[in-house]
Amino acid sequence: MAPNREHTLILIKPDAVEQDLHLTVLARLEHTVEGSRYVASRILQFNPDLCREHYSHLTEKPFYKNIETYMCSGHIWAAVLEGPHGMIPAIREDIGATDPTAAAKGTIRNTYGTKIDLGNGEYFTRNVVHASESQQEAYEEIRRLFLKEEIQNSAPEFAEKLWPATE
Ligand code: IDP
Ligand code: MG
Repeated sequence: MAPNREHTLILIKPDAVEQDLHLTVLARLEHTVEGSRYVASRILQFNPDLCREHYSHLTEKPFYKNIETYMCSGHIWAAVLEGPHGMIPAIREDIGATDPTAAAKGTIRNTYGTKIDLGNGEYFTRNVVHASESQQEAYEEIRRLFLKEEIQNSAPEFAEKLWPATE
């Protein structure tokens, strides 16, 4: 693997798959940073256990149940994007802030996302897409959702890094 290559997990969330936006969003993110390419992708479905693992930092929040309902409501496209150093923050900038109405104009979440105010200062959002916040988070997420066999043909050294062969 060339030095300094970064990897991130992209999830096209159920609202975007339902609206047939998955190819549009995946194609856009492949071009956010020159020199990026997908090394794996597949459709999957979250269940409550998987959702709790993926969003373990949010399970104590009052709005967690809403996230679970949303993320388990339909198909998700999962993709592993490989790119040059700096790709992870650049992708995060292109998707925009968590709250689509707070996300910068022209970002993916601001363009396609929705927000429902719950009245008490809290909100519910369908915000189209997930992208890992750090390299470490990406490694954990990719290991949870993909098998080594799904990645090793297109990115053998990366697959070996995530799932080292045991003697
Ligand atoms: P991120 O998706 O921008 O990385 P996280 O804080 O990791 O944001 O939250 C994961 C997901 O949980 C968000 O994309 C959104 O769907 C949901 N979420 C996070 N914070 C809130 C909130 O304050 N209200 C409603 N939903 C939230
Ligand atoms: Mg996050």
